[in-house]
Amino acid sequence: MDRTALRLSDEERLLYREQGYFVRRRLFSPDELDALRDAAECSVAVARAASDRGRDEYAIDGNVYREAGGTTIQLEHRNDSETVRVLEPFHHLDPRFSTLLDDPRFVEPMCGLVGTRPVAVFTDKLNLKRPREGSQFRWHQDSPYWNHATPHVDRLPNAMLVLDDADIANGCLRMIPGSHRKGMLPGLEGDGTLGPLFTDPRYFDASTQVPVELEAGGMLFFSPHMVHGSQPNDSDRARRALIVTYQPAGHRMFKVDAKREAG
Ligand SMILES: O=C(O)CCC(=O)C(=O)O
Repeated sequence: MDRTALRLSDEERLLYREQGYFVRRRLFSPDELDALRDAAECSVAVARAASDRGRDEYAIDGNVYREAGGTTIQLEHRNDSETVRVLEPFHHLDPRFSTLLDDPRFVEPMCGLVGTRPVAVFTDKLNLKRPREGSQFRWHQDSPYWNHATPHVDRLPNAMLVLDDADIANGCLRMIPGSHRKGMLPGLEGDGTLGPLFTDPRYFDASTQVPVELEAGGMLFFSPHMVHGSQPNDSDRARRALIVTYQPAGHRMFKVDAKREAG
C-alpha cells in the first residue's frame, strides 16, 4: 500500500477546516469487508459471552448498558431488547480489528489531522444499526462527552468506516456542515441525565443537514466538534459502521488505562 498517497491532501485539510468533514470512497475491497463484517459479528458474540459470565448492568434514561470483557455494551433502545447497539471500545475483541487500528488508511490521514506522527488511539466504537431495529442517534457533538477525560479535545478526529452501504433508508450519518467552527456548544437542559450531551437545537441549523451516503468500504473523517446524528434504520438492510478516534501520541485511551500508539 502506498502510504504517501494516503496522506491528507490540501483539499481535504481545507474541507476539514471549513465544513468539518470529508469522505474517501471505495478504500476497502469486498473481501476485506467480508472479513470485517465477520469480525464485527464475532466481537458481538465475544462481548455477549463475557456479559453472560458476569453482568454489571445499569440504565441511564431508560437505555441499558453492560460492562463486560473490557467493553461497554449498549443495548437497543426498546424495552427488554437484547440487541447490541454499540460496543465501545471493541478493537480488543477480535485480532482483525486490533490490526485495523494501524492500517495506513486510518493512520495516514489521522497523522495529518492530529498533527503528530505517530498518533495514538483515543477510543473506538462499533455501531450496529440492525435492520428495522437500529435506533436514531440524536444531534450531538462528541467533544462534550470527552472533554472531562482529555487536555486536547480539539485534537480528536474521527475516522468512520462503513461496513455496509449506508444511505438515507438505513440511517446513514448526517452532518451539520460548519457547526464544528463554533467549538463546544451547549447541551439540552431538563432532558434527563444524557440531555447535556445532546446539542441544544438553538445553536445550529438542522435545515442545513447533509446525509452522508457512502458505499461499504468508504470512510468519513470528521471533527470532534461536528454536530452530527442519524435516523433509525427503517430498511431491511444492516448499517454497521466503526469509528476510531485518534489523538496525539503519549496519552492514554478514553475509558482504558493504557496507551495504544498506532501506525
Ligand atoms: O452510527 C451512527 O449513526 C452515529 C454514531 C455517532 O454519532 C457516534 O458514535 O458518536
